[in-house]
Amino acid sequence: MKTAVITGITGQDGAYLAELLLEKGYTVYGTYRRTSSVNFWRIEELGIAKHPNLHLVEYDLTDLSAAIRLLQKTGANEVYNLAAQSFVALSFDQPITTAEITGLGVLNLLEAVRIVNPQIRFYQASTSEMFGKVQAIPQNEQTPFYPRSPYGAAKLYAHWITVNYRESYDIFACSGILFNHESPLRGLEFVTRKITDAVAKIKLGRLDYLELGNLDAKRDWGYAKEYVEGMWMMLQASQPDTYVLATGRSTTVRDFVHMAFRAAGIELAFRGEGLEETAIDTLTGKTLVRVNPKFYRPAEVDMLLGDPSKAKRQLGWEPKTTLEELCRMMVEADLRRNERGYSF
Ligand code: NDP
Ligand code: GDR
Repeated sequence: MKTAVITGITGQDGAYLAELLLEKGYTVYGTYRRTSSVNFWRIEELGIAKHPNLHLVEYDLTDLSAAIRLLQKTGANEVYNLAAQSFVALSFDQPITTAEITGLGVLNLLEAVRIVNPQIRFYQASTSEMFGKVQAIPQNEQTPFYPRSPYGAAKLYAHWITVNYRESYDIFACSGILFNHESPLRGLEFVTRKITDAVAKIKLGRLDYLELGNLDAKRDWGYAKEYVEGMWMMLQASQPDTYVLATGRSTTVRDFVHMAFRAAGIELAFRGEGLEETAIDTLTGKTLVRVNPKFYRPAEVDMLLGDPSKAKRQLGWEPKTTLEELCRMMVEADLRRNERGYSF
């Protein structure tokens, strides 16, 4: 059976991909960073933390020698590079760390593949953030890039160096340009989960209101569990390539807020504009959403809308879960967690 390395197993996608590959009979080496308190809550919630075929290994993307030893030690056939400093807002405050991890870290792994075993199949977690200030609607594999954050710029370097290693050294290196994908395992700093967790807390009377930034931003949001399947499909194809994974539907943050409160039985009405905009509970008149400029970014990606037709045509990949279903799933999970008294 095959052996895979997944970098970033403590993250949302790492956890779902590990679950998928274990189901398929893989031996999985999942990497995590040593920190004072490592958090394995996602693989614990999925019930795979103690799976006999899952091995957890310490690894930091910024260390080339560690990358070489990782591939030597595991004898991996497939490497999924999901680790990154992945929070766009933080990348404005920590641009150099972001460049080192999210950009150069990928080169370390690709060099390790070239040195240890060029037969390894490599997946790079690229992103719709590379489209940034969009040059065409919808965005596909041919759309020119225009990143709008240090994160987007670092990921663009990582994307091109992946393509370069494919073309220069004949390495089976795929770049998946994935649009936003969410789930109950999404980190609390990202807007969808921040919203669904706040909805649960408000519903249970533990929070007065939710503060957000730009409500006009539009994103193409899909379900993470379906997107990790697309990653696996890319590495099973006959040729390495670049693919967009997206739903083809774009929704504003404001509409996602509506949807999430509705999933908890609360109907909102928005009033005012810009920093003065608020949303009230139509039943009680209580203000439940406010805008705080602290959550605005120095440069924003206003709208993303992906065209996944190449992935459908060549891989047979298709999104199935609607945003309403996904949103409900997230709100219900956060209600359950908050009722139990904790949420990560
Ligand atoms: P998460 O932020 O949930 O997970 C990121 C992972 O990277 C964590 O396990 C984190 O470890 C790890 N990591 C961070 N820095 C390092 C480092 N220096 N060395 C080793 N590991 C590190 O991201 P997602 O699961 O949501 O996303 C997976 C990948 O896909 C990321 O590369 C992201 O940029 C990209 N992507 C995500 C999209 C999305 O919508 N989710 C869309 C497009 C691309 P720790 O727990 O220690 O912080
Ligand atoms: P994004 O996701 O930047 O698209 O990156 P995020 O959920 O952080 O932001 C989406 C949009 O919502 C707006 N927004 C807020 N965002 C956050 N986090 N918090 C707020 O309070 C808030 N209010 C409004 C943002 O301005 C933005 O427009 C994600 C990450 O997973 C990346 O790693 C990945 O590459 C891309 O998706 C595709």
